[in-house]
Amino acid sequence: YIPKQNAQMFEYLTRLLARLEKNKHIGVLVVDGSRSSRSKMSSLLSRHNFITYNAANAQQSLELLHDHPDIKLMITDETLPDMTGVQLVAETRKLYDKDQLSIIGVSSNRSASLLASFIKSGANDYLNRPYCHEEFFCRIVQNVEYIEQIEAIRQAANSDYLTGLPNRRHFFNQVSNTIRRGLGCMSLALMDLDNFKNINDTFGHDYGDVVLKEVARMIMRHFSRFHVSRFGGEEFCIFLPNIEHEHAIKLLNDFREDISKKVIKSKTIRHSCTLSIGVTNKQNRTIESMLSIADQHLYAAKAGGRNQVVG
Ligand code: GH3
Ligand code: MG
Ligand code: MG
Ligand code: MG
Repeated sequence: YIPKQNAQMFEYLTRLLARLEKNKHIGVLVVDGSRSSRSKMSSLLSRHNFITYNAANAQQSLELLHDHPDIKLMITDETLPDMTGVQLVAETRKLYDKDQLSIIGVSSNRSASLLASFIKSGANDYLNRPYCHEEFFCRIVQNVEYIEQIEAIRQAANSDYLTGLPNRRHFFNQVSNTIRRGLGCMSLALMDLDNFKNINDTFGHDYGDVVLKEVARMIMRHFSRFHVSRFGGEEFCIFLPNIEHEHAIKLLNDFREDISKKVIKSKTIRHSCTLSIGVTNKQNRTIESMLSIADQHLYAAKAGGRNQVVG
């Protein structure tokens, strides 16, 4: 039996420990012309496990941001040797959106208009000097969590819930960008599990899910260099840029063979499955037209007896 207060304390400490663990991977950049202010803030941040970076001026801070993508939060003083803090915020926002980097402006003169200028130029928050440690950390953690939440939402929006693979929309965005950059030879493969409805009907939907997850895991392993996605139901799509068509077909055929030999186990069931693949390598085309040709080839693979690659 744990009294309520202890239970609350336990929950609080658990959350705090989890936070401290996460902080080990988060960079915080302190921009301040004064060495003593910089080191004071940095040591406070280190105490909470953050990776700290220091810049004595705006130029240095932009360089550090460029070189260290782990920086999720920048704290800038109001006056810097080479520009004002507000100017630095505006310059930084031209390069990094609010969903990539949080910014806190620090002011010593409690000027209401300065605080407003910080926010207007793109800061997420501000801090008045002198500050107590508790307020300092509340603001730091709140702004770091904001970035983390956006990242979590982005991750959820881009991936398929069952398998964790990129979903169709994310795949379209990535592949359209790659095609627009106009790389040489590229292949697009559409794969579909064979007689998957039978697997569901015979062994149950839960086992069907196990099969889908295992196939996805093997896709990630075989095609980690390429763009992959769960396209829907029991269909997967793979885009292979910068590769000779014969080589792409060989990779896909090796994968098809691996899947057909794989015994997929659940607690009570051991079974295997096969898949059919349609592939195209037409150049100078849109993703939509490549998909439509791959789909025709997939149809031919099914009609030809399944468990085969048609390209
Ligand atoms: P074919 O060889 O022609 O592709 O036959 P098929 O049975 O695989 O094709 P069909 O399109 O008739 O059936 C696909 C099945 O995939 C039907 C659907 O219930 C199942 N399915 C789609 N999404 C999921 C899922 O997330 N989990 C499970 N377990 N089944 C799914
Ligand atoms: Mg299908
Ligand atoms: Mg079908
Ligand atoms: Mg199928």
